[in-house]
Amino acid sequence: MEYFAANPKPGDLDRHSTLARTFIEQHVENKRRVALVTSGGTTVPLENQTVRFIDNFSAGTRGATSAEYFLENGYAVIFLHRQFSLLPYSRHYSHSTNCFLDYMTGTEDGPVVVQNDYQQQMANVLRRYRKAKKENTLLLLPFVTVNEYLWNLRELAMLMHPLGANALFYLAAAVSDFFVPAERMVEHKIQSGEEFAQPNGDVPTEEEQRGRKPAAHMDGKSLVIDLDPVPKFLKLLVDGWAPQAMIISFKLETDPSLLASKAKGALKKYAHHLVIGNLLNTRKWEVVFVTADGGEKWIRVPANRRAKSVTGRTDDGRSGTKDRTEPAMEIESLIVPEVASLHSHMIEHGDPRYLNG
Ligand code: PAZ
Repeated sequence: MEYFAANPKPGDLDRHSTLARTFIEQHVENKRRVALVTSGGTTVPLENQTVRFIDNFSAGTRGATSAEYFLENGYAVIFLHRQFSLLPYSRHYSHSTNCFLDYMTGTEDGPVVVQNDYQQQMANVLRRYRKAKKENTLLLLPFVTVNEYLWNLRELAMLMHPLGANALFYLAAAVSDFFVPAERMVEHKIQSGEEFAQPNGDVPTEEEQRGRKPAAHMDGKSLVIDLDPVPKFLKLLVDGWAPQAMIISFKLETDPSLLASKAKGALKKYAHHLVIGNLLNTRKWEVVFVTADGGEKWIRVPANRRAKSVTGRTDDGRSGTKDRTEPAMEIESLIVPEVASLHSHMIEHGDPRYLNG
């Protein structure tokens, strides 16, 4: 595909590929199902030597939480995640207080131990984490940019071929729809002061000489950004990179009246197995499963299990601290078994897309 000829291969792709190959071989051998869970937001760098970039809100809660439930359901998980976003197991402690040391107690000279209040919960998380380590069922692979995400996704999909229908793609990452292609990326930090601003008019810049206008440039005092659409990778995944796997994508909207129709539209366009629709403001309590047969099924956390007040960071997991509400029941504990059961059905009875004519 043209995209991969025109945009550079990430420096750590070969290392990721080696790790993933060994991981997948092990699970092909023991016939375990493998879920590729994507998680967190992709960045869109504006400069090659990147100072400025465009980002999005995703903290990776959906992906990290789902990964744990996939492991509980017997899957091995390749966790393709935004670097420094939430991770399975550590998520319970990394973003919920100002510092993990808040969970500890002890004198200055030690010993330092986990506070009584957290002993039970931490022992439980530790047991599950150790099991995943012992059985080598969790592989963590980071990305930062949308370009890294796409290269990794393609590479992993191809490596997962030997798994056949035992492979599952659970695409929860918030992937940018727009990006700066390599050929339109400026090399250096965009200068905001007019004195050093790169010319955008009479004198052609290096990028303009190479053929296309730079995607980001100063126009007087304004920064003008002109992005290209990201290629429709889901189509490539479904038709070419992973034709035998079960593929589940997420659709995020903010307008409730659009959610179901957009989810149905995506399913029709890409012809994969399931779209899970969610709204920005209610995504922790309810999602809708949209299937190819036109089915629409809402999954909801019961009202009395929805909210408990905790003090911690804001929803993006990065910016400051404040009181917030969090679900007492994690909706992923309902989503993942449902997905696993659809996957079992496909493995046992064949791909529903190719049945009944
Ligand atoms: O990472 P998070 O838990 O804060 O958010 C999860 C989510 C809303 C990004 C995910 O559920 C989702 O909808 N991902 C796909 C987004 C999209 O491309 O439409």
